[in-house]
Amino acid sequence: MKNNFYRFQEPAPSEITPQSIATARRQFLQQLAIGTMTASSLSHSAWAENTSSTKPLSARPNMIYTAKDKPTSFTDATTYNNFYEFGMDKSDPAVTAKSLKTHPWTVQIDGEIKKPLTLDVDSLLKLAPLEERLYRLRCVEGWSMVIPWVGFSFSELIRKIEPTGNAKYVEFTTLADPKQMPGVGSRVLNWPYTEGLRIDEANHPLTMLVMGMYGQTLTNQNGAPVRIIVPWKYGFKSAKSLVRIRFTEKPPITAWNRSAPEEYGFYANVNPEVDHPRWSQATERRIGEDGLFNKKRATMMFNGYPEVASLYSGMNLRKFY
Ligand SMILES: Nc1nc2c(c(=O)[nH]1)N[C@H]1C(S)=C(S)[C@@H](COP(=O)(O)O)O[C@H]1N2
Ligand SMILES: [Mo]
Repeated sequence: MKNNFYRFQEPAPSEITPQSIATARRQFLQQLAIGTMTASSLSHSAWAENTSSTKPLSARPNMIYTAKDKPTSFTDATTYNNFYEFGMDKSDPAVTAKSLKTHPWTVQIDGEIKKPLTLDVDSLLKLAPLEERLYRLRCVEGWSMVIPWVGFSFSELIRKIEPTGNAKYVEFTTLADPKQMPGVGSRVLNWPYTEGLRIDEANHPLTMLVMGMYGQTLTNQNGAPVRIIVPWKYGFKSAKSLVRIRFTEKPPITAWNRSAPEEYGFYANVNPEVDHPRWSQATERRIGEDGLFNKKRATMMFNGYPEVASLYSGMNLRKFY
């Protein structure tokens, strides 16, 4: 299978992930094998009934925010995923996320805003005109993809909900439902998966609230029905399947920073000059293009989005990694 090919080129999970992840992964596989995970989430009927079917979503191409790179194939983008709630292998989410129920779905928006509210996805879709933008996405593990996302600048939402003067950060919380998500039983992260941005990062027009990809609604494994995409940061900042957006005065605690603070900082800007403690970040492999015998390509500062540099002027990016 295609995924085995990629796995072959990459470091084994035990080399790139903390020990806790390797252990959790073993547990996950054991549970699958002895059948304690089958009852609701992984029953055959749930697998068969593919609730992950997508709907067309038309959007105006935004040429300013369209990378010149060749888009990753839909198949690669939907079968090579990181979504630990659905398992630790790249090929797990495509299978185990099929039965995630994404309708009805609401997102709670609260914290430092004038009027806290709860929005369903249909209202989110109507908040601003939909755009299609081809963005590079660079995973901290050293691979990248180029995906045509559908959504709009997160700043459109910020503008509509009117944060108070105390809103300095935004916290993103994603769904953690053990009944639907087999990986939530593992101790790899402290669930739910949370992420955060400084308010000026969240307001940068590149930061995107995403409801679709490849002209369709998001597939479950890519974060249906709504996620955030921050293209100049490592992929883990782009949280999937959001259930809450909270505006805060203090920096939010993020799931990866909590689990391994010396490896995953709050900022997580793509930076070829700052190595991960256990591997270099200077190069990357483009999924579907850079094969086993190709040289990896050079990783670009801010993932090739230099327009965000002014957000960090005067900051030591080694210290604030
Ligand atoms: N809720 C949630 N969001 C998540 C993750 C996750 O495990 N759970 N993984 C992150 C990581 S590490 C990456 S690289 C991207 C991958 O997004 P993609 O599968 O759509 O390419 O999603 C991010 N968002
Ligand atoms: Mo990632």
